[in-house]
Amino acid sequence: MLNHLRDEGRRVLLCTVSSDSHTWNLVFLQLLLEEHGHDVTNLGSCTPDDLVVARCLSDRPDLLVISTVNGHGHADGKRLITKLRREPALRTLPVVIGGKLGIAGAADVDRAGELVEAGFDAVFAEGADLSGFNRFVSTARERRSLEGAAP
Ligand code: B12
Repeated sequence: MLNHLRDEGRRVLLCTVSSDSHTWNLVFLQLLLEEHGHDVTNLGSCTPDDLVVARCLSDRPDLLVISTVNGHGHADGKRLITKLRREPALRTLPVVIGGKLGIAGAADVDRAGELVEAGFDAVFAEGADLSGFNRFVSTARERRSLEGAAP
């Protein structure tokens, strides 16, 4: 049973955006992902853009999860995904962002479209259903190999 869970596990790189010093959101997500059998590398708070790009290139995770709550996530996230997608090796890496994306509470859900347009595969704004996130994570590798195979 344990071996089966390990086989299903994804290698997840977890970070926030460069301006965000909150940490409990990262701890929460690390525990959630590990409870579901995933192998998590948590880069901690105020993660510099260049470090995230470098670790994605060196670690080749199955998925990058970005958590942000300080209200700058939509702007910092857009800048970060633009840098990630500029790297040919990271064009199909599944990347998801979630948390409090701005300072408008529930209305921040409206920012999801522009973030997807900028290159995110999925956006989980405040109040989003965590089971949807768990499903997304467990299918991340298949998504990448399917996208990678596309012409
Ligand atoms: C504790 C706290 C702090 C602590 C952080 C200590 C630490 N080590 O983390 C301190 C005092 C340092 C702090 C600082 C600041 N904070 Co503060 N902080 C909080 C507080 C009270 C709790 C945050 C927390 O730990 N929650 C517990 C974790 C587990 O939950 P969470 O963060 O909400 O994350 C959940 C969801 O968002 C979601 N989620 C998060 N990320 C992701 C990602 C994905 C993919 C998914 C699916 C889900 C998901 O899952 C989590 C569990 O449900 C909140 C208010 C609140 N009640 O939420 C304000 C809050 C986050 N802080 C806020 C602000 C503005 C700041 C400061 C800018 C204040 C200032 N002017 O200096 C600074 C930040 C500076 C910076 N550079 O980032 C605002 C953000 C405004 C907004 N987004 O609307 C909040 C909301 C307070 C408020 N109501 O105004 N803060």
